[in-house]
Amino acid sequence: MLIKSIRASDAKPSEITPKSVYMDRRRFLQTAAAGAALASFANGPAGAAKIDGIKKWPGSLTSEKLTPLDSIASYNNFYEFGTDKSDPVRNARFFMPRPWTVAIGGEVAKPATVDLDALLKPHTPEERIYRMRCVEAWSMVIPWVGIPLADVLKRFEPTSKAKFVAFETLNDPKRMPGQAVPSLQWPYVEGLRIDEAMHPLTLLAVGIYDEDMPNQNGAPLRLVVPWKYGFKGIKSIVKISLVEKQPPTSWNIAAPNEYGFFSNVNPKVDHQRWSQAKERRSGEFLRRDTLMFNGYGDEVASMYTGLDLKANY
Ligand SMILES: Nc1nc2c(c(=O)[nH]1)N[C@H]1C(S)=C(S)[C@@H](COP(=O)(O)O)O[C@H]1N2
Ligand SMILES: [Mo]
Repeated sequence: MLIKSIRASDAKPSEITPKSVYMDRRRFLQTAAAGAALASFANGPAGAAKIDGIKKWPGSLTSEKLTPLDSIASYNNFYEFGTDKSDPVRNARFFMPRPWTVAIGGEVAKPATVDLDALLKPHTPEERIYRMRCVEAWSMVIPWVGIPLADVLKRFEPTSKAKFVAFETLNDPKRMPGQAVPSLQWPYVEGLRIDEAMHPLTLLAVGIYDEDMPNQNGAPLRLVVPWKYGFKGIKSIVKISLVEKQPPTSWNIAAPNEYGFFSNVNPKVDHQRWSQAKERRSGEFLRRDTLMFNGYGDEVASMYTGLDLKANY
């Protein structure tokens, strides 16, 4: 996601997985080994812990080639750590995603603020391979490790007034240096309609491959909604509120005529400044056609029958 300036790097295929910002994994591991303290600080792909007991999700794609972790974790959008796609991997390196609590409230019978481990513990993490499409023309195939958002929300017992779910990212400029400047309104906020939030494809993700979420990808907890454009995937979540009215979303606040609430991947509805018909898969040169709902139409299209997807972009 970007607003007014389109950088040259956004267009060049050679920049899609910029080699210059790849982490030198081996060298970093050696550095970490030299100081145990550093190893515990580092939660990037180099220092990430393995996640235990992952269940493979039977619905995962098998035929599509997975995007390598280094690519997933070195070309990011995370304005809390800088506005350039090469910024987060550097600027989030020393972010500490523990201890971490998440406040769940609003229209629920049992609101609570819970430690991340308590939030996750009753659930078995699942590995799910999802195609991801950002609003800019790049796409990846990512094996997320996560928990269905619905399973988590149900424990807090949403009331009949819960029509939407609002999410909030940590707001702490001391830990997130990009928040020192108003590149967006802080904290970053996102929202889903309740049926979208409860859809079995919607994940609260805690890892990639079998490792803890890299900081730059939204440690320790982020949203993954595979039929929507990338910006719906709010990172480093500290608050989840069930609400009656459609909540504000960061990119809609920043540029309302470019980014709507729904943000469904739709090759027929162009972004104001570029076509959405094609995408470049990370690691490939030729662009491919973008699929309606990112290829998840069989599962999700029925939620939007009767909705004008051009007006509700
Ligand atoms: N808190 C927060 N979440 C965010 C963003 C952000 O700037 N801040 N950027 C969004 C955008 S525009 C995209 S495309 C995805 C990118 O996720 P990735 O870096 O894991 O590919 O994160 C989304 N979530
Ligand atoms: Mo984005």
